[in-house]
Amino acid sequence: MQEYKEKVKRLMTDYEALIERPNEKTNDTNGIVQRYRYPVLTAAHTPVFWRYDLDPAANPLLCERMGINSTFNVGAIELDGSICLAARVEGADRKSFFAVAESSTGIDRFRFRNYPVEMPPADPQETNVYDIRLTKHEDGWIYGVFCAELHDPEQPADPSAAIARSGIARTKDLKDWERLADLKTPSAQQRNCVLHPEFIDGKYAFYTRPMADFKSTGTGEGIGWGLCEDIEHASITDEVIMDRCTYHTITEGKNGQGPVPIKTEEGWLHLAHGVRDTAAGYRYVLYMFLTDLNKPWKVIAKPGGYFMSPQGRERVGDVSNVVFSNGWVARDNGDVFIYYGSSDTRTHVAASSVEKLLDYVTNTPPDGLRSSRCVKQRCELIEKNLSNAWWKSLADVRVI
Ligand code: M1P
Repeated sequence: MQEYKEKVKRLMTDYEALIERPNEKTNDTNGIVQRYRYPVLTAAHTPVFWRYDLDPAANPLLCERMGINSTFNVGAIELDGSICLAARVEGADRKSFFAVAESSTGIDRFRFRNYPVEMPPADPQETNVYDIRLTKHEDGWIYGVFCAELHDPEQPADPSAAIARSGIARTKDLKDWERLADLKTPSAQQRNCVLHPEFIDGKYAFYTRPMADFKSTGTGEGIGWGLCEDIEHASITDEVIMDRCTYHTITEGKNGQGPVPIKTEEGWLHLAHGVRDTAAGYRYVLYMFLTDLNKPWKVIAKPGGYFMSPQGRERVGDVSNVVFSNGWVARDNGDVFIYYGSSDTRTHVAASSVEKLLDYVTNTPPDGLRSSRCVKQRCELIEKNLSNAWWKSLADVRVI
């Protein structure tokens, strides 16, 4: 028994050391965001008592009974002064579920609540739920909009044929959830749907991402937008594409809204992911755009390219070369914490501010769409810097 106790003590001590480890800024920054060295959530951040049966009689060999594979793609919200992440936790059995982890700093010491969320299914066949977006709506509820996936009943012989729907639930505390009817749209499948936090013409408004089938979005689509009257039976009849997938840009393959946009004086600030297909598979990057305050579907500024791509160890995981974000928090002091999953495995934080992000979005040149125009944009920047080269003497910079 003493040996057993020692082993359990070791598990608990290691766990506490991981949770309490202070995070630190990395040295490299592009000025727009500040990355942190350690992921804020990994599989090892899930409590030991979620994974092990700690009853010596039932588990005398202290084997892990229910493994956790990954914790990524978190919804995020600030609640009573604490930053809450609703993580996509994936068990060793490949099923995802949501679990809330809280921290007062937003950059480290995230600790999971004792129990994961028991999200009521909308359909008995619903098999997997993931990628929740949390919206503090002006109607007083916190909504969770997430992907709810089931096997395609029309294709019983193909075990990988799936249907992706957009599930909707609401809560006041992230603990007890009322499940509402899944979102209906003209599209066969939906992922990456997000509820806008304010009414538009007295209606609920959604960002959508229509898809032709489970994996591909179909030519020419992208981030959609639509209104609905009744959130308890949400149905969008008019779905317009507000930001299209575009050839030879970061959104050529897929284009999906990330978290709920942040309201700023200059417009709604959006974070989204763009996907391109490569010989090595999909590559996911994060980008931003700004939409009109009164017409949130109208894009008014869009920098060319991405502001975050998978770096270093982020590039490797269950689905490599992916950064994905469905959660960020803007604090009252203007700080912004961007939570992003890397390679469908773990969760990181990058810090910024509304001021910096607005500067980035409004002062970065738009995508030139042609190599010739893009090189012109760059030459203009070079010429400006070389014609007023005050910076040369700072580090004895040699310019040919
Ligand atoms: O594997 C990468 C991502 O793939 C899906 O996102 P999308 O529908 O935009 O392709 C989701 O499964 C997401 O969770 C995942 O990170």
